[in-house]
Amino acid sequence: MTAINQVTDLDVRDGIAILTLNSPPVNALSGPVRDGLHKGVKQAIDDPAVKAIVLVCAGRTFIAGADITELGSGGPQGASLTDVQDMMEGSSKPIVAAIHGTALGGGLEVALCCHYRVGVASAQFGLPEVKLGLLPGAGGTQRLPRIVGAEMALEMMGIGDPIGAVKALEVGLISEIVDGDLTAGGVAFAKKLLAEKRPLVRVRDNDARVAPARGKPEIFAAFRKAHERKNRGFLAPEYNIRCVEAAVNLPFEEGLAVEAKLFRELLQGPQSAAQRYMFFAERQAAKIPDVPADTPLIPVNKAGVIGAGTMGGGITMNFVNAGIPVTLVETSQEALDRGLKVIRGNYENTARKGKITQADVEARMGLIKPALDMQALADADMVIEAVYENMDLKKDIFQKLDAICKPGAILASNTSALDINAIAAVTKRPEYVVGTHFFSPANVMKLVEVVRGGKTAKNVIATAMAMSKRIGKIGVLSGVCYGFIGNRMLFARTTQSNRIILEGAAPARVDKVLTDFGFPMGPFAMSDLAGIDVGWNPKTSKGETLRDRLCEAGRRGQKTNAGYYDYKPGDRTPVANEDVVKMIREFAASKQIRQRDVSDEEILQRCLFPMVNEGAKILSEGIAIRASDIDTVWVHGYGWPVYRGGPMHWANSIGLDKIVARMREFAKDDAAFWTPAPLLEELAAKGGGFK
Ligand code: 3H9
Repeated sequence: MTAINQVTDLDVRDGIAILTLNSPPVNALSGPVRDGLHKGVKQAIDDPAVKAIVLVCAGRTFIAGADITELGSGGPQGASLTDVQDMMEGSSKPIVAAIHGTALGGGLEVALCCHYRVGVASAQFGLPEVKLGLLPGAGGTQRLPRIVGAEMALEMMGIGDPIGAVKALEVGLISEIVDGDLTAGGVAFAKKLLAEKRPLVRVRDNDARVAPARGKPEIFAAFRKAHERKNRGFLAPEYNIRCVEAAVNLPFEEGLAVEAKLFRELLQGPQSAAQRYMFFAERQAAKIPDVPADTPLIPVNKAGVIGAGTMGGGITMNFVNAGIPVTLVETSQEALDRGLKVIRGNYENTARKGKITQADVEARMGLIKPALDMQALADADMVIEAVYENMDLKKDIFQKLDAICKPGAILASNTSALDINAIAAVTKRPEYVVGTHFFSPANVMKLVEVVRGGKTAKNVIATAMAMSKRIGKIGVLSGVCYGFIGNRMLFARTTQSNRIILEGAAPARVDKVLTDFGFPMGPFAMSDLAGIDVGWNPKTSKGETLRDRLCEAGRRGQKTNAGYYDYKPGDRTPVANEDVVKMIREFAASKQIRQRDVSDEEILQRCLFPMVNEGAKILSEGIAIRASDIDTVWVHGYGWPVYRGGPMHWANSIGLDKIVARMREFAKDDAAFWTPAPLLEELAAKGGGFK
């Protein structure tokens, strides 16, 4: 065995050179990895004793892509990826990539320059660059379609999800699935190639796979149309599509030139910068400074959920999807049946789309144990309370849970705003009480705010964070305050959006400004969805607020087919209603609020700057550990457009000094609301940004 460099070894056995990369955690194509590949492949090619080369990776995965930290950070050090790939593709000796884990992005692009690929059954293959606001920039856009064809390349590049080994074998991306030891399998395959005198296959030469799509622009038009809504505002999906078009219509080298130009444009643009920032922000969120990564976790093999409503049902599905049985408790058989029916309906829908089988539906439903008595939670390792927001009710439930649940069981509340410490205080185990705030729909939205009470134990925090990951979510730690990170910032936005409509901009106009910014829906469509009457009391309502008036008029949101908008039964599309605009105007007049033309720019600033300001307060109070956690909350809990990187990243990109200056102008009318937070002022004065 020869060490080529600190991350690369070369071992020649029986005429086969085994080149092993070992650069944890994911063998990303950093300078040393590229250097090691370059020198190692060259040495193997130059060695007359070597007849074939097998490229394999140590650790958990094959190369998972370019080193994202290096992208956009000036010129990369060491051998260029193109040099490495040219040498591999042009090698006179066959090169076999032996793949385990994930061959992603630049990793798959390196494998595509090998003459053959084999992989273990669990291996995954993908070009996920689109998720980073990029496209594959190392020839992948031109080579992948030349193996899998245009349509599948569009799926793999335009959506970015990987495929498994069975599919990869079926479409010719790999030649064999290896059982047992991968290196041995790769070597055996290389020997077979030599024995059978198989040709050196260069993917770039395979025109036959792209030719069928030539002269068929409808393939691309259909793909664009199918993903139009999801891709609204994003540049990268369209650029990926154009690269596949180039692969189909242009000679290889010209296609590469298109790829290089579009890749550069994306790499240098703000969208990819924001998406790469979010990639690391999401991973950073899991790291809590005073809770070490090796903190022992509490085993969670059985969960309990209290409340089978929208939130409780969604939370139950998350656990069940991860194979964790759930005891689901309700107060009446009707409520339980209704909740189970909704869960089953959701699974049946997923099955209809072909994403799971009917057997999966039954298996998942089988993991749910319905119960009408909280006593059924006695042996649960973790219980999540998901009843409506009422402190007395929650205290009552926690007191009962404390008596019923076994010692060491975690008691979690899905409250979206209430004081976790007050809830914990009614139990004899406040160290086992934690907030786990899911976002609606809980089976879809990726965020969980893990709320740390004053007494919550570190292993409980570590377990709640790890559990979030296990059920496919991103956990972000929040301290205790009203509304935690996300809703507290939302309240600041709501205060302003409610004022703006009284000053003369219609709800539909405010919503449009925010959807144009990239949110899936604006504040008023969101209110209608959530229900305008949440927290409204018909007995005490006296038409003193706009909400009172809307609710009194029966306009309570989507559920009554009327709120800020009208809705046709069974259709969630908001339709603007002139009577509502009139109602708002009359209400404003009754409060002597002057009507004026509020510009789109002002609407955006007045909705979003208060969020940045509240975020600054949340940071200085230590409610959020870091600005990137706030961004993660907003991107994954509220649909802040990922290509703008969350409110704090967005604020940095605008310039905090500009935000503070504008807030001071607004403060002339309302100093109490618009006075900048001290941290925001301080950073703005220094010319800095949130870190
Ligand atoms: C690309 O290839 C561009 C080319 O086309 C063009 C070149 C010219 N770089 O996610 P995890 C870190 S773009 C640097 O927690 P998992 C990650 O930050 C790239 N670091 O593990 C984390 O660090 P830490 C295309 C990376 O098992 C640690 O590894 N490729 C990279 O849940 C573990 O990560 C992609 O987009 C990277 N490429 O999932 C793939 N990847 O421990 C991106 C990971 O300090 N990666 N890290 O927090 C992934 O999707 C997942 O990380 C993976 C593992 C599935 C591989």
